[in-house]
Amino acid sequence: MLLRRIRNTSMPVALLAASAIALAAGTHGDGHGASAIGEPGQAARVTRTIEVDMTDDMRFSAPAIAVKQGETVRFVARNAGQVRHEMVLGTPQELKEHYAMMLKMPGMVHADANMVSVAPGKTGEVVWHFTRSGTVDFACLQPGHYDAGMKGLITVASAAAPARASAQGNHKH
Ligand SMILES: [Cu+2]
Repeated sequence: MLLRRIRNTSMPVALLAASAIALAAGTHGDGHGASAIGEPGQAARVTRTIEVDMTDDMRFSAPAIAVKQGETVRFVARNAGQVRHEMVLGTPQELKEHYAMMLKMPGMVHADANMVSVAPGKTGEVVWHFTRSGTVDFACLQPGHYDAGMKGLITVASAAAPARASAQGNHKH
């Protein structure tokens, strides 16, 4: 569970407890840890692997990712830089709150199913099940990185109404 993975003072635990409650309030009874952004995926159900490089110019190599509702995606996050980077999935609000906490506690070790923190030259993984259509934000919450624009957006197409031609844009005459 979330709280057990936090190895730090009581303050971030308290903050995370608050967000855990917020997440719990958003579930609808059929999932474990489900939230507005989806839920932790099972490795055995991975349907697709998406590689994302993280670089010291504070960018993700794939800042715009398209998936389908119901997909379980393995994100392989490779740190191509010289400093620590991370890939954290969340709502914009969750990311902002978490980032504010990271600014206060720069050395904080944090880990959960929706994120991976990756040392320079290493690779980490997030396996995520996209249960709802809409958008899921992701970002690097290392101090300074989020502000510098190290963020991206996953668009989750509805399983009920497949998006067609939406990416092709203009077909007027
Ligand atoms: Cu970063």
